[in-house]
Amino acid sequence: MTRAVRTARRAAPTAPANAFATDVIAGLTSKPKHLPPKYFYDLAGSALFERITQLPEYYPTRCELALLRDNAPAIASLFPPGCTLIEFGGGSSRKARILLGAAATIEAYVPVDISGDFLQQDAAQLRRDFPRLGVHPLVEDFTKAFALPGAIAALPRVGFFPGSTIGNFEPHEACQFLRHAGAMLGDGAVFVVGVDLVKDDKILYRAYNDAEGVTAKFNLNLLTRINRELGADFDLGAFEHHAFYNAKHNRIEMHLASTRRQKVRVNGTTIDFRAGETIHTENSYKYTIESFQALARGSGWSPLKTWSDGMVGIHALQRTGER
Ligand code: AVJ
Repeated sequence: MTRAVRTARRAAPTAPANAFATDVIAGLTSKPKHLPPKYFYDLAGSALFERITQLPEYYPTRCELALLRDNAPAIASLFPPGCTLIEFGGGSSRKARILLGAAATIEAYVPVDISGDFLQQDAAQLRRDFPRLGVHPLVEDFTKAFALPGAIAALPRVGFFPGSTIGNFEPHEACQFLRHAGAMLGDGAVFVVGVDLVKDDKILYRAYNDAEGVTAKFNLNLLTRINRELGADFDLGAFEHHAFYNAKHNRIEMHLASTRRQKVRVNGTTIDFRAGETIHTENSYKYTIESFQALARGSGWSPLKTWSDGMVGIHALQRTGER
């Protein structure tokens, strides 16, 4: 990539607005209706998600942070010397900082996120806190292919994908993602992936139906965003938050259910809703330690070590390569 192209990309605050419009219209005109969860995270959505991570019912963030802190030296001991840490969807570097503090051998950090808002601010603070670390934020959609900064081309790579965000993919998409990430991270790469575990239905249910209703706000904020950015006229009072565990597919599903028959205008298109019809806004797949290790093995990675507290798992994988 040329220097000019890199500079232009870095200056772009977010991914192209028309990708949002295209995806929203495609999702709302298909059957069943659905919207990609990656669009939850505008400024308001990111703030609501931050509140979710602090809810008593939402265990994943707390558990993963504790697991990272307790095992940071062991995790870091698997990293090749002089490596670059590449974080997928690292909206905030809170978790990466734990690894950066434990592994003096990390030379550079590349957070990749679709939203540039937090990324640049966070990078500035990181440069102050880790003055010898090369910090190269990339505003990219990590679900698609992207180019790495030229500055880190020669360094060995460690991928970091915490937060159980991999659960947003369908299992076959998670497999594709792991393959593509492997091709990008290269031979000998290590990949640290945080995965939410299959567990008691009631614990899962409560984590997505909190008493304060923050998760409901987070879900509904997607409609607010569509209203604002695409000039739509969703009536926020006529949709409600539904979240439940689908045991057959080992996933939490989130939907926005229309409380009545209604029409909504979105970017010049009329969308009809039946009473009770839903927009499927998120899947959050849960894995057992073994089922995730099997997925990794089938995607070009071999499990090196897994840490778990029974609630979430952190998997260190090594690239097997295509043979
Ligand atoms: C960021 C995708 C891991 O699935 O638990 C939290 C998002 N949605 N509450 C999750 C989310 C509703 C979260 N991930």
